[in-house]
Amino acid sequence: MPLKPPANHDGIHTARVIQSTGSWYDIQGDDGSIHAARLPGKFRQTHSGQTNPIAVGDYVQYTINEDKSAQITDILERTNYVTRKATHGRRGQQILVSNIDYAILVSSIKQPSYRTGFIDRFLVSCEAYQVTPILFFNKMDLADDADLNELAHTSTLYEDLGYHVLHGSILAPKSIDELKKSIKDKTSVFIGPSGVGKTSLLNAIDVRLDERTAEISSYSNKGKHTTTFAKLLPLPFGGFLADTPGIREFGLYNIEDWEISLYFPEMLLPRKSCKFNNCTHIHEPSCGVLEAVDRGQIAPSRYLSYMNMIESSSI
Ligand SMILES: Nc1nc2c(ncn2[C@@H]2O[C@H](COP(=O)(O)OP(=O)(O)O)[C@@H](O)[C@H]2O)c(=O)[nH]1
Ligand SMILES: [Mg+2]
Ligand SMILES: [Zn+2]
Repeated sequence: MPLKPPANHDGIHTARVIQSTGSWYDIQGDDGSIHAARLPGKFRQTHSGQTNPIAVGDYVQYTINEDKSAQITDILERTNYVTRKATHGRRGQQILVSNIDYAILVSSIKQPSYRTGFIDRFLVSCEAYQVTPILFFNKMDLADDADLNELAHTSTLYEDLGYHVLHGSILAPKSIDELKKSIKDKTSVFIGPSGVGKTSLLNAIDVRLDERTAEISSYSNKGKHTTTFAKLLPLPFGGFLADTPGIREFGLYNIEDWEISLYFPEMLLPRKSCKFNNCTHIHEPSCGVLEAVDRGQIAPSRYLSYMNMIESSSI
């Protein structure tokens, strides 16, 4: 659920953090105005191992100082956020971006071909972060009959699990209309391996990338942390796209083996009939998940992805 900003009162306004340089934040007010804001020292204490007190995507309250600069007075509760491991030898996690409506995994039919293992890791991360995923299959123009058959099978698998699946091609502009409609007035983030067409998609959606590139390169001269911060780019038809430099996939850390099946929707019911509370559904006797696999109620490709996650102890 998107956070509903509270009404303004007593000179306090609500805004969204759209960019951060570490000490200054660019915030965009309800009325569209953009301010450079500082964060009072009392917010610099962070909780639960997070290295940044305010993240791009946060809703904040602010007041305007006499010198017209803005001061953040409060941070509203986040509906969700994605993190990455802190960089530069710091401990803990860095919040990349918060209050996200959709994480969109861009895959391509060919050049490169998609792998369901990659898709499944992405979906599990989305479940864990409580971010709604969208699967977008690009380069449909390259698909032959065999590819189309396989994609139909893949799409049905994920749609049956309740996920939103879209297909398209940069070469057929109409084919990305549905994606555009889905992200209108929302905050989304594109994820995906290199070469699948993310940059081409952003261009087709007409996101102002040139400005972004210029700003990122000027930041990198100022300090080594700044290039790792995300930024919210306004969409021409309303909404934001989170640009998270260097992030091709989400990561999950400190996750216990027995937790992983909580993020496979089709395992939620079967796991209730496992004999052991901390069943990993790999080798245990009287395992509801293994029985569901045997009955064909869990797709072999999904169970294989699950086993790989358990084996590598990471998602
Ligand atoms: N045939 C075809 N090629 C595409 C499509 N989308 C992107 N490409 C090409 O795939 C290559 C990689 O695209 P790019 O946007 O740079 O991918 P990114 O690494 O995910 O940002 C480029 O040569 C694009 O022209 C598509 O729908 N069909
Ligand atoms: Mg690119
Ligand atoms: Zn089990």
